[in-house]
Amino acid sequence: MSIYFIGDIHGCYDELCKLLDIINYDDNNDQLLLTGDLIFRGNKSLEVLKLVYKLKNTNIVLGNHELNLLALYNGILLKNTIFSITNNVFSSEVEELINWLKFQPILLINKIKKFIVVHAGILPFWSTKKIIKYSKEIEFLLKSNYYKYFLDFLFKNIVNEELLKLFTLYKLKCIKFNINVFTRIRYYYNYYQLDNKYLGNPINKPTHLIPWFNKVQILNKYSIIFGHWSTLTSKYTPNKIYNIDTGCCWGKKLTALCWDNKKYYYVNKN
Ligand SMILES: [Mn+2]
Repeated sequence: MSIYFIGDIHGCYDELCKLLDIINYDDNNDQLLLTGDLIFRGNKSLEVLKLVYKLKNTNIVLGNHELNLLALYNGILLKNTIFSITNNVFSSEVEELINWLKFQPILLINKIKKFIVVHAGILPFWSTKKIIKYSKEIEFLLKSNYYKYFLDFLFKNIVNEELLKLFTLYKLKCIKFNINVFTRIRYYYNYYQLDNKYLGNPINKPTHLIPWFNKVQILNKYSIIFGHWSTLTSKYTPNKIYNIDTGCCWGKKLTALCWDNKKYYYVNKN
C-alpha cells in the first residue's frame, strides 16, 4: 500500500489518467490524495470530477476553483465572471457531484504519517489545534443547510439572518479570512493581510511580502503538501513543505508524489 499525492489537475483528465498509469495506481491498495483545483482552465473538468468521485480510496481537499463551482452552481457567481470556466461542467450529472463536493474537506491531516494536505496554505503561527478547528468550522458551514448563505457571504458579502443564528458577524469574517488562507494564500503582508497580485518566487518578491510557509510552527510535527502555486519552485521552499502544483493547465506538467519514498512522477501536458 502506497500513499500518492497529485497536484492541481485543472481539468487535465488525459494527463491524470496517464499519471495514474505511470504510478500503477491500485485503488484497492493504494491511497490517492489530491490538493484541490481539480477543475476549470483545462477542458475536461467533468471527466476529472467523475473519475475522482468513483475512486474509493481517494480524498481531496477543496480548492478555490471548487468553491467557485459551488458558487456558480448556486447562481452566486455568473459564468462570465470567471475567466477559467470551460464548457462542460454543467451537465445533468453535475448535481450529484456538487452534493459530493460540498462534503469534501478543506484540510486533511494524517497524525500517524505526520502530514497535512491543504490547497493553498496556512498561517505560520497557527497550531495544529487551531488548523483543525478553523477547517471544521468551514466544513460545517459547507455541509449545512445554510451553505448557500455562506457562499453568498463569501463571494458577495451578503449576510443572511440565518447565518447570524450560528455565528456572530465577527466570527463569520474570521471564517471567511480562514477559508481564503486555506484556499488562496501565497504571500501576506502587514499583520497577515493576503496579497493576491504577486505570483512569483520569493527571490524576486516585493520586500513587504512574506511567503506563507516561512517559519511555520507546526513544521516541527508535520509536513505540508499543497498546490495552488504553479510558479513556485521547490528550491525556494523549506524542508517538509511540498508544492506539487506544477502548472499542467499552463502547458507544463502534472505531478505525483509518493509519500513512502518521496519520489516524484511527472506527465507533461499533451
Ligand atoms: Mn488554486
